[in-house]
Amino acid sequence: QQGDPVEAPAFLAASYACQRNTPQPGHNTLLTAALSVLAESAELNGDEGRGLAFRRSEGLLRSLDRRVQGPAELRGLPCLGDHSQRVIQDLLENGVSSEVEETKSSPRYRAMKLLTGIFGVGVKTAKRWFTEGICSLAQLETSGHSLNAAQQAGIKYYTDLNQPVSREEADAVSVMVEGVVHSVLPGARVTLAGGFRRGKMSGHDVDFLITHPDEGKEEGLIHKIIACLESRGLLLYQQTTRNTYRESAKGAGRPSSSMDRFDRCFSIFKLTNDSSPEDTRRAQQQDPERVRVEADQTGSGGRPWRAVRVDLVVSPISQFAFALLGWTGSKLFEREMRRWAVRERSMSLSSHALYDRNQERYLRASSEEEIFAHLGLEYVSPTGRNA
Ligand code: TTP
Ligand code: MN
Ligand code: MN
Ligand code: MN
Repeated sequence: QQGDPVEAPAFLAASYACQRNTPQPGHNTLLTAALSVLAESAELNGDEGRGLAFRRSEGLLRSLDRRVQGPAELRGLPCLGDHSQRVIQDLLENGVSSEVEETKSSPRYRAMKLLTGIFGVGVKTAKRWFTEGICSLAQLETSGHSLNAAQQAGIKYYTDLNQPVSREEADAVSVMVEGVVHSVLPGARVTLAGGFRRGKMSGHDVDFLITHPDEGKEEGLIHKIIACLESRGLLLYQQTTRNTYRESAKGAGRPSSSMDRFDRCFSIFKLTNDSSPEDTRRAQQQDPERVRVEADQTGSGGRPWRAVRVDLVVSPISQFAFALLGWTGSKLFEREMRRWAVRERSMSLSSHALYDRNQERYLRASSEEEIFAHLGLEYVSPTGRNA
């Protein structure tokens, strides 16, 4: 290949993210970081369609197996809309995109990022506050708005929760969770899901999927786990939602129902530092986009512990493969897999089941590999799902 005088052929890329292997961070980080800002900005404006278009472009570029050098190499690639192409061209020619720079420094983007960075605050709430002129935590606190329990915890631990969770911290949380789960139900299985299962080196939280090999043994487990965590003083906040899922004749998880119905717990753990100051500093350096807090809140200063967001999900073993696939992400990868299922196979995929609309029946699976096979997709390992 060296010295080949012929221009390199265009990249070959499939149009659905679930047909591609997408490692982290990929070979085009300048481009993907920029598109991610535009996607986030659209999402923060409540413009889902526009956000999705930028996410698809971002995912495609992350999947390419080498660095894009010039606009000519983009010819024939799917997922790149006109807007994304203009931004990419700008970046390739000038090293920066004025649109991205303007977005990043715009008061709206900064305020929305800061406000949605509060645990328990979604886009709608943040938008309402921003419209009232609230742009900082200090302004929020003097505004007189009453905050719910989640938001209060979000403010209290703002600094900690906006500091990325490192791999070491995720491993420390795993040890805590496994200890508690095994003490309340021997034989139960704990699996790390989310970004850390995809091989990411840092994340905004730690996600766990819990099951037991005997169907039914997992019933009520979430409450026992929470009670045990609380008795050991490991929880700073928790909100448990109980819900059962039953297969219905209508077909599992319509594409619209992205919320699943497992017993789950959004929580904030109290993670004691054993080896932490260094880990924390390293993790901090990994996310340059991180929102900085102007006023140091109940900071990590001097405390021998820190707050970490943890999601716990309990699944019956019969749905485990679907739950694991659904909770491993990335969000775009999941979304694309569901879109593939409906459009290319007339199937509905959810975190609970796979329904074949032509055969009018559910397709069983006891591993992720089987789900990909049912869908006629080549298997993509978790580390390749970083679309
Ligand atoms: P997240 O924890 O939000 O994202 P992540 O782990 O990929 O990245 P981060 O480092 O920011 O934490 O979600 C993990 C997966 O869980 C994601 O693929 C979608 C899934 N999920 C659901 O299935 N239902 C839900 O209600 C939520 C919030 C997530
Ligand atoms: Mn996560
Ligand atoms: Mn996230
Ligand atoms: Mn999560």
